[in-house]
Amino acid sequence: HEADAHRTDLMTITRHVLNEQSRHPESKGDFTILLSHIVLGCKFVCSAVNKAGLAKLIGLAGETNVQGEEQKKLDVLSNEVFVKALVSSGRTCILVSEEDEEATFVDPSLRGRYCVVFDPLDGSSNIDCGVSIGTIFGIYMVKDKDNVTLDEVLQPGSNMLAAGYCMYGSSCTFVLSTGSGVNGFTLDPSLGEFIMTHPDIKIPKKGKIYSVNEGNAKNWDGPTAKYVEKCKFPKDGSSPKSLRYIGSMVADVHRTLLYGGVFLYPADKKSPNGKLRVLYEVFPMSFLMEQAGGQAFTGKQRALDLVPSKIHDRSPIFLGSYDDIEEIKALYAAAVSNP
Ligand code: P6P
Repeated sequence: HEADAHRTDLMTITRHVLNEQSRHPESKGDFTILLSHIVLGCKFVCSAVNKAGLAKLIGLAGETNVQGEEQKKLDVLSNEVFVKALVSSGRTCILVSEEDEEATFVDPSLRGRYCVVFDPLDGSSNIDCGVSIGTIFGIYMVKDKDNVTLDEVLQPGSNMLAAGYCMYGSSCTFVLSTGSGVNGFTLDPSLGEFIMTHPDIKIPKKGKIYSVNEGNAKNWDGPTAKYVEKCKFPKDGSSPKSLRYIGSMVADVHRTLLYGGVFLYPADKKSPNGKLRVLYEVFPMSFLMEQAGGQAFTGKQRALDLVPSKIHDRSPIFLGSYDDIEEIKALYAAAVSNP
C-alpha cells in the first residue's frame, strides 16, 4: 500500500516547517506562524491572478468595475494583502516591499522578531499576456525587537534565515529554504493546501541553458559578452547552449533551479548596478541557489556577501549551476588581472 500511504500521508508546508522547527528546540513556533501568514498571502494572490484574465470581463483588479470605480492594480492589491497578513501575524517588526518606497515599522503592540523583505508580485507587467509571475521573499531575524532600526534589514543575504518564492503559473508552486536544503510544494486547490511535490531540490552541476535579455547585448561589459559568446559559439566543439528567457524572474529562476544552466541580469553601460533589487530579488534567489548546490555571483563577489546601503539597492546577478557560474567567475577574474 506504498502508493496509498503516499496519498494519505500529506506533507503540507506547515507540517514540513514544524519538522524543521524540531531541529531548533529554542524556537517557539513563531517562524511557523510567520510562514503560515506568507502562505495565506500567496493563496490569495494565486486566486486573484488566476481570475485576472476574467477580471477584464467582469471588471476586477486593475480595471474599472461596473460602477466605474478604478480597481486596484493586482500588484498593489497583492502588496496590501501581504502587508496586512504579515503585520497581523504579530511576528514581524520591519517589512520592506518592492511596492513601498519606505520600510514599514510594525506597531510595537504587534511586533515580533522577524523582518520580511518581499516583492509581492514580481514580473507583474506580464500578467496581461498570461506569463507566469511570482512572489519573492526573504526573512531576517532581529536580536532585539523593541528597538529596531533600518540596519536590521541592511544586512548581507548570508544573514537571512529563510527565503522562497511562489510562482503563479500553470500550477501554483511554492519553493522554500529555511537553511537546510530546498523543497517545492504545489497548491492543491481542492484542499487549499500546498503539498510537497519537489523534495530536496538540487540544481544540476552544469546546464545546457543560458537565460539573459539579449536585447541588452550592445551595453554588456567584456566578461558577460565573452561568456554569452561562448554559450553560442563554444570553442571546445561542444554543442551551443539553448537560450530561454521569459522575462519574469521567478519563472526564469524556477526553470534554472529544476533544469540547470544560468540566469544572468548583468550590469551594463545604462544600468551599472543591473536592474534586479538586492533585498527581495537577488538575495532570496541566491540563497535558494546555494542551498540547492548552485552559486550566485555579482560580477565582483558572492551575491550573499553584498551589504545593501539602501532598501531598494540593485545589483548585477549571475546565478545557477555550480560549474557554469565558475566559468563566469573566471572570466571576471581574468578581466581584473588584465583589464
Ligand atoms: P528585462 C520583471 O519586470 C523583472 O523585474 C524581473 O521579473 C525580470 O527578470 C526582469 O525584470 C526582466 O527585465 O529588462 O529583461 O525586461
